[in-house]
Amino acid sequence: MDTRKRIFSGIQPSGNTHIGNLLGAIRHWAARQTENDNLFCVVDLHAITVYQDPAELKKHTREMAGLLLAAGISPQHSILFVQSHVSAHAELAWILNCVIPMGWMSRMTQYKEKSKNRENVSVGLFDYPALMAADILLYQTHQVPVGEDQKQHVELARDTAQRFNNLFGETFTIPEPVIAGNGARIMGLDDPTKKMSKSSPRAEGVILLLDPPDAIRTKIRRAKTDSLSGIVFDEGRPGLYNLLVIYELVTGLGRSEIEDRFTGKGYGVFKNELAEAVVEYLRPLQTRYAEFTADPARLDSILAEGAAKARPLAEQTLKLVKERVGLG
Ligand code: ATP
Ligand code: LTN
Repeated sequence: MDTRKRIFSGIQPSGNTHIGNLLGAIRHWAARQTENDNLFCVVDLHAITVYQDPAELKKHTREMAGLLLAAGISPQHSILFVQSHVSAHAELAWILNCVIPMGWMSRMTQYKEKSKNRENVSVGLFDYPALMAADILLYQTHQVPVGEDQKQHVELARDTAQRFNNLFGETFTIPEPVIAGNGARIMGLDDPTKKMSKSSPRAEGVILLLDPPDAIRTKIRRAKTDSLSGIVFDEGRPGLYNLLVIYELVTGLGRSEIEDRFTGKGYGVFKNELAEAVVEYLRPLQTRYAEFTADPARLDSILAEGAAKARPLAEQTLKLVKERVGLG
C-alpha cells in the first residue's frame, strides 16, 4: 500500500525570515521530505497583500528560496517553486472566492489582527485565505505543516474543499493541518506574550536566520525575562520558557537534562550558552545560504524546474474544477 502523502506548505518572501519560521515550520518540512511527495512554495502573491517595494520583493523571493535550500529542502525530494510562476493559483483563487461564504472569511483572526489600526487595508489581505486554499487544494494535498498561527487558514481550506465537493461533486482531497507540538509558536524575545514575527516593528525581539553571531548574542542577552531564580521549564515564566524551548530545539537535549545542567546557575550563564547554541545551529545554514547566493543562475534554474513540475499538477486540478463548475 502506498502510504506516501502529498504535503504542501508556503512561506512569504517578506524578508526577515526568523528562527520561529525555522523551528515552527521549515525544519519540519525538511525533516520528512523523503517519506512523502512535497511541494514548498514561496508565496509572493500573498506577500503583495501589503505593499512591497518591487525590487525588494524580487530580491526577497530569491532570498527565501535560498534559505529554504540552505535549511535542507532538497530539489531531489521536493518541488520548490514560486507561487506567481504557476498562474493556476490566482485562477483557482477566483473560483474559490465564489464558493467561500463571507461569514467564514470575516472570522479569520489573522485578518482582524493585521487590519487593526490600519487604514487602506487591501481587499487582498482580507481575501488571503482564499488564495491559500487555492495553493493547498490545487495539489490534492493531504497534509499542510504550519505553525500554530496558520491553523485556522488551513481549516478554512478544508471547509472550502468540502463545500465545493458538496456543491459540484468529488473534486478536492480534504487537507489537514499538521502543527508541530514544540516550537509551533516561538515568542518574541522582547515581548514573550507576542509571537516572533517577520513584521514585528522591533528588530531586537526577532532572531533572523541571517543574523551575524554578535547580533544573536546581543539579542539573547537583552531578551526579556523575570527576576525569579532557577532555570526551569515553567510556562508561568513566559520569557524564560520561550528561551528554554529554543535551547531545547537547537540542542536536541531533553528537558530534565537541561534543567540539571543549569541547576544553581543564573540567567547570565544560561543566556550565554543559549546564544552559542543558536549561533552553532544557524552556522551551517548560513554557510550553505552563502553558497546558493553565490550562484544565482543555479537558484533560478532550481525555481524554473520547480515551477515546471508544479504546473502540470496544478493544471490537472484546475481543468477538473472548470469542468465541474461549467466554465468553458
Ligand atoms: P507575519 O508574522 O508577518 O505574518 P510570519 O513570521 O508569521 O509573518 P509567515 O511567512 O507568515 O511568517 O510564516 C511562515 C511559517 O512560519 C508558517 O508556517 C508560520 O506558521 C510559521 N511561523 C511564523 N511565525 C512563527 C513563530 N513565531 N513560531 C513558530 N512558527 C512560526
Ligand atoms: N499564509 C501562510 C503562507 C501560505 C501557506 C500556503 C502555508 C500561503 N499559502 C499554503 C501553507 C499552505 C503564512 O503566512 N504563513
